[in-house]
Amino acid sequence: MQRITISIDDDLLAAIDRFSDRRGYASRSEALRDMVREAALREDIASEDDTPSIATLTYVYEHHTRDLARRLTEAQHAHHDLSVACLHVHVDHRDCLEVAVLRGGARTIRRFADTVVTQRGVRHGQLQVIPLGEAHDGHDHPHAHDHRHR
Ligand code: NI
Repeated sequence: MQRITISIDDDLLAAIDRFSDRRGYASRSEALRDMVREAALREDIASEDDTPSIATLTYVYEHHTRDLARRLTEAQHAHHDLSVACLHVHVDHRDCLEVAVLRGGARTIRRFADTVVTQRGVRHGQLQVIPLGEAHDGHDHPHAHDHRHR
């Protein structure tokens, strides 16, 4: 076992402690190890294949953070093949919320999402990948389905 040092803000640490108390972990380290283990497992499952998928990537960012808005826009332009639509909401003086709809291979989408949510100043990054399955692959989608909601 190795010992590491991480920097974490007070709010997040308080959240970890609440989580730890609620589940009854013996220590903060034990709680964190389980959280990380869970995330790592989810990551492995999600990155296994490049199944055609559609996805939403939601995140909040501080638009005053140096160059961040420009870098995020540039990242989306660099992956315009993945980008279907992007909704931008000015939440308050500091924060913007964006919801990007992405379409492409699951692994490709995940890699792109990682480059966005790991930027300094980006918070609450959440990716929801919906696999479409082989039948929906390609560009010859006939659009013959009706739009009844059942
Ligand atoms: Ni904004």
